[in-house]
Amino acid sequence: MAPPAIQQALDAPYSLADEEISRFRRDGFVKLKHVLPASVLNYYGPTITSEVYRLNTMHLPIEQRDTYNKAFLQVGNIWTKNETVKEFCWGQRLARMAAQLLGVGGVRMYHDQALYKEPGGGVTPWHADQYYWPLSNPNTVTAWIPLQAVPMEMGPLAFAKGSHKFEAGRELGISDESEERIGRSMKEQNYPLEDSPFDFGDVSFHYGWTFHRAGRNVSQAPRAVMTIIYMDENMRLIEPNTVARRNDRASYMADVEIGAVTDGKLTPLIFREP
Ligand SMILES: O=C(O)CCC(=O)C(=O)O
Repeated sequence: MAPPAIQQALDAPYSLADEEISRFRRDGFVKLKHVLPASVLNYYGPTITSEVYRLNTMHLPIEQRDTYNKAFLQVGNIWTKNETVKEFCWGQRLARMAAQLLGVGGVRMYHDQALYKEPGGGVTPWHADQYYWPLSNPNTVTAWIPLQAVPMEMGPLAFAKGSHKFEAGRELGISDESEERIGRSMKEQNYPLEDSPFDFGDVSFHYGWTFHRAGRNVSQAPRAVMTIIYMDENMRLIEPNTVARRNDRASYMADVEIGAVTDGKLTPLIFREP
């Protein structure tokens, strides 16, 4: 267990302005300052990093990988494998913010995912996450939590402002094709690109249907990022209609019936407004 001061900082409410909530709902994302103090990131970051390298199964040199695997090392559901990471993922500050942004009474964990863009790592192609998720409504949100500052040369997460309401391209998974086609349509539709660095302690939140991407990591250090994906407590599982969605169901919701509320063993309620 973390020392009490760390736990307190992880759980304490963040004062989210009404304007920030409205901006999230209008733009499909919001980038916020000073969300997690250095004490919290410095306490949990090294454990997350050592778990990423312990659990990582991608050992090919970058030049031999496909576009998806060049983008980052991806390790998911670490909260089920490490108690310290579980404590971080169950932090009440971020979970409460997720519920407030979505405007729901409570949120479940969908999963966590560490995304480490290695030095020399490629672009993260344009995509929308909910393509991968067999979920009944759009009330999903990813907290993107850098474990160090992310200057432009490391490939910060970039968003197409307002694109969560745009449907063309939602059928594309992360690929060269999604980078080309969604990138082109974001320009044609005049969705402004928000692509800017993250300071240490900044966290962004984006809807599952917001189109986003990230540039290459041309720095000498890994871009260490943890993400936590939250969903509406009343979310239901829909019939998975793609291989990707069948895989997600098998990984996270194998014990949930199609059509039922997603209250499985791996998708617990982690925050409810009292
Ligand atoms: O970290 C990245 O490069 C991509 C992140 C992403 O796609 C996400 O968190 O939904």
